[in-house]
Amino acid sequence: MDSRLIVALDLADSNQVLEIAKKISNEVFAVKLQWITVMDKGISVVKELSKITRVLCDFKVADIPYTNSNIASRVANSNAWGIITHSFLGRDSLSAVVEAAGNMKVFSVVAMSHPGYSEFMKEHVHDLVKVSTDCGVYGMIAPGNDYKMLREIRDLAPDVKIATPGVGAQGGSAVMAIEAGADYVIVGRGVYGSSDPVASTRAINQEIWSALGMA
Ligand code: NUP
Repeated sequence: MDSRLIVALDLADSNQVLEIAKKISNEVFAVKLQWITVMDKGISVVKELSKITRVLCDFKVADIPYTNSNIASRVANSNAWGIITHSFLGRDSLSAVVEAAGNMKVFSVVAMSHPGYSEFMKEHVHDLVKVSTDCGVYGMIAPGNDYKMLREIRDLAPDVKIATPGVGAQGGSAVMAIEAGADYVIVGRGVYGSSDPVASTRAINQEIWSALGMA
């Protein structure tokens, strides 16, 4: 059965990230990387990891089109499977990422899982979904701890893949996120912070498969 789990390996030590990735690569859909890991020894970690599993670079690109394009093409050249970008910078900045990405998948952030997202972003979610759809993104990032919003995004954008963080450590449930329309569940601390990342990964897979009626 195919995994719907994307594991966020939010660790500063790139060797540790590679080590855990090797252990869990057969159990996951992809591994998500952050700047913190790339800051260790550079973008080569994306190339190394891409030999083991799909790599989704969570770089939350948020700049002018020229800069966004430079970042996205560098990431694409490093064999990443996907990149996460912001969408609130507008169509030109988002399109620049989509164009530079080539075959790499682009996920745009349309809603977030932390409390501060309600301050400014939440009231614009529908617009962010529209901009993202218009720019032809492959997927969207939406919160797995706000099922109502997740459902709204699913309804507004039925054809995109939704990857959802905010489960486990941030209070959401993987099962409820899947039931609300998520395609992939993103888990960080619940895997790399556990004493047995392989067992934790398998347990989350089982939970998701049960929700899908596949277990
Ligand atoms: O809205 C978002 N919330 C979020 O937690 C968008 C994200 N990209 N993330 C990321 O998902 C966050 O940066 C971290 O890498 C992961 C969640 O990790 P954890 O809370 O499961 O440890």
